[in-house]
Parts: sequence; structure tokens; C-alpha cells
Amino acid sequence: MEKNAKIYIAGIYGMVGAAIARHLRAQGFNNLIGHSSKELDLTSQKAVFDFFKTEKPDYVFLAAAKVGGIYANNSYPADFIYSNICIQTNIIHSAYIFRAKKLLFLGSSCIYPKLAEQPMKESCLLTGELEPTNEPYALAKIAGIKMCQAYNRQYHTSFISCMPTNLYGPNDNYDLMNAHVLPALVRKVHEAKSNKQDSFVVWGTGSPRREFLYVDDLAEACVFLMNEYLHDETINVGSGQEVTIKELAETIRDVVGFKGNLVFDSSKPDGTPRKLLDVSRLKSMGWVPKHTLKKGIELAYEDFLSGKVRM
Ligand code: GFB
Repeated sequence: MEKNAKIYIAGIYGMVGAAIARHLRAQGFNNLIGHSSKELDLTSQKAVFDFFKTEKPDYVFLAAAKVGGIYANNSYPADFIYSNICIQTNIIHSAYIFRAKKLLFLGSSCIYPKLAEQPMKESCLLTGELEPTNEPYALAKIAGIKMCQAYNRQYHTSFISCMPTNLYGPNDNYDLMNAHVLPALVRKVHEAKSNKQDSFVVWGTGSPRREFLYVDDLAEACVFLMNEYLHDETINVGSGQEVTIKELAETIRDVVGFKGNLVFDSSKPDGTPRKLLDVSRLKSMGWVPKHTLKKGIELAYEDFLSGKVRM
């Protein structure tokens, strides 16, 4: 990307979009555009078309999405499939019509089969059943990957996609029902400590394994891929390391400095048993993440304590 190129970040006020903007600004890119959902409704075909017609961005980071943790995905399946398919379809099609030079679509590691061989290679896409708690979201994201590939094949566009693992960091969502596990546990442990409780509740059995990536590492990888990657096949972005939910809860307890116990609520779903990405393709291109899980949680907790987070 040229330093003065016009770069559109869809989802610029979300956790991922804001991190991409921070990273680009730090690299000297100064022609960034992006709007809040109140200013530009990305589910509206006309609004997106008109926006592209006026702005004609050179590069597009498609980081806008309706996202949430296991409870939100399981409770609002219609919203997850509808919003995500609308947003990505409108943006990808407009990027083609108004000749964006390149587009990066961000998906999620939940696109891979529930019982995929671990770590999950990009090639295991569409080889088995999906995890039921987030199937509508995963199907929307799979449609996004396939749409990029179809436009490349038919219209010779340069639309790429990457699949990040579970993300966390500044600007995360701390709403206890709708959040992902890491921010939810940061808040629960902090409140348990503040309220002098003996324990805090961890959903499920604590045995599922998850991989986590600090969002600023993802942002760096996205910019790297926009500059260096041009291939139809999606590419995984992760830390390559997994922990059990129990181990995650214990690490968060250490960072927050709480001495109480974990109580498991097995009435809540575990979701997929393991979700570790095979990141060898990205690694072979020379990219590795900078933040350890402990360091990332410390930074996320600082952000939580700033009081400016979504609850
Ligand atoms: O992060 P999470 O909500 O989503 O949950 P997924 C991960 C694991 O943490 C599950 C457990 O086994 C949860 O039961 N968990 C323990 C908790 N305590 C809590 C808690 O307080 N809150 C939450 N939320 N979980 C989502 C998908 O899957 O991950 C999305 O639904 C997307 O589609 C996203 O892919 C990255 O990792 O199971």
C-alpha cells in the first residue's frame, strides 16, 4: 500500500478495526476513512453503494461484523447470519464495482469443522460438520471467503481473506452475557475481587481449549497480509498456542490479583472442544505475534480499568 492511498476500514470503531487504524497510523498511513454504524448502515445496500461511489477507496479492510461469544451466537442466530451476510456482501460487491485495488476480509476460526484435526489447517475448510452454537455465524463467514474467491475468478479482483483465532484487547466488549470468554472473565474476576467474594463463575466445564491473540498482533498481521499476500486460499492468523478455559481463568485471576476459587457452571455450553489454528503458512512468510497471553491480559486489564469499555 502506498502511504497516501485511501484506505477504508469497515468497522473502524470496533476492537479489530480500531487496532488496524492504530497500526496504520503508526506506520505513516494518513488517508484512512471509516464510519460508525450510526453514520453508515453497512447492512443497507444503497448506503454502502453510495459511500463507495463517493469515496472510491483504494484498499478495504473488511473488519465490520456482528460478533459475540458463545451465548450471543447461540441465542441470536438469525441476527448473526443476517447482519454478517448483508455487511460483507454489500462491501465486497461495492469494492468490485468501484474498483478497489485490494480487499482483506476477516473471518473467524469457527469456520472450520467442530471436530477438525488439530491444529486446523486452512485446507480443512468444508470437510465436516460445524459447531452448532455458532453455525449461522460460521456459514456467513464461509460465504465471505467464497465470495472473495468467486469475484477473483470471475472479475479478476484482488480480494483476500484471513481467519483470526479468538481475539481480545483494547475496545473489547465486557457485557457479561454477550462477550467472549476472556473479557467476560476479566470483568467477573475484577468484580469478585472488588466485592470481596470467595469465588467467581466460569461457564461450562473448563476443559475446552482455546487459542487467543492480542488484537494489536492481529492488526499488524492484517497490514502485513494486505502488503504481502495474494492468494485465493484463506490464511490463518493465530498465536499457535492453546490453553484450557480453566488455565485461562487462573491466569486472569493472577493478573487481577484475586485469591478466590473458580466455580464451574456446567449448565452453560462448552462449545467446540478444541480450536487451535495451524499458523505455519503465515509463520513461513516471516510473521509472528509479539504479545504473550499473560502480557496481553495485563494490557487488556489496564484498558478495562480505564473505565472506557463497553459493558
Ligand atoms: O469465547 P466464547 O464465548 O466462544 O467461549 P467460543 C469459549 C469457552 O469459554 C466456552 C467458556 O467453552 C465457554 O463456555 N466460558 C467460561 C465462557 N466462562 C465464560 C464466560 O463467562 N463467558 C463466555 N462467553 N464464555 C465463539 C463463537 O466461540 O468464539 C464465535 O461463538 C466466534 O462464533 C468466537 O468464533 C471467536 O470460542 O466457544
